Amino acid sequence: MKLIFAIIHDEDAHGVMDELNKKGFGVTKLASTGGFLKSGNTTIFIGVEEEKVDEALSIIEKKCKSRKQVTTANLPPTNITEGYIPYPIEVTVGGATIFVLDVDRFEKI
Ligand code: 2BA
Repeated sequence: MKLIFAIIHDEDAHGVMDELNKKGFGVTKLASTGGFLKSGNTTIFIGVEEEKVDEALSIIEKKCKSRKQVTTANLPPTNITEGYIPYPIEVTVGGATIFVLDVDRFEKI
């Protein structure tokens, strides 16, 4: 058995969970925060038999879009400016960041 962790955009969460449930996958959703943008995203985890991993990943790929987001970075002070100077940078977020882990043991009691 495998455990899929997928970090996705909040706006894609409902669509991807609906589709996974429709195809018989069990899904749990966690509210998470990206370390770089410091803004909310969604982490879903799915326990799945090894032969179904590719099907789950293709659903995630189909339902999760990549997006451009703008954040602010800081230029360090120079000898003609005081303090850090903020400037905008654009990053591409997602579709999804995915980890697939081995599961040693799975039980429902
Ligand atoms: P964030 O950490 O908020 O990152 C959002 C986007 O900012 C990233 O999109 C990437 O395009 C950019 N970014 C991240 N770190 C950067 C850096 N040090 N310098 C320049 N740009 C940077 P994605 O790569 O699609 O990642 C989306 C979210 O997935 C991340 O949100 C984070 O929550 C998670 N993630 C990505 N890689 C991860 C990893 N190796 N381990 C754990 N979580 C990860």
